[in-house]
Amino acid sequence: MEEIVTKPTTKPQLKVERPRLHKVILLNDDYTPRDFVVTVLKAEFRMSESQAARVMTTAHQRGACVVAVFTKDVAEDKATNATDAARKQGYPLLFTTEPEE
Ligand code: TYC
Repeated sequence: MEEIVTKPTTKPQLKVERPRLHKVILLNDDYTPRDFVVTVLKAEFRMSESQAARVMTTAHQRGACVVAVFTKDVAEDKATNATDAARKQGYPLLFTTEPEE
């Protein structure tokens, strides 16, 4: 008797997960001048004057503001560079990162 071999009609697909994006978060403090925060946002995150002013004002009023989302490495680099720029001027300004849900 002949054996009937049926091939699967679809190939098993490897599930590739999209890498999670990470938020860069600007934290408020009482010492860094507003203008300096705006300057750093423009330089490091390529924001316009009005975008940067809006993000700075939100952090100032609410304590923190999401600046942008990037892959993990880029988010961490940008947060470190922006924080270092403030340290060089003696300001306590802080940028942190956290994964998006
Ligand atoms: N709170 C600061 C001030 O009154 C300005 C400031 C805004 C600092 C946003 C940090 O993330 C910040 N000079």
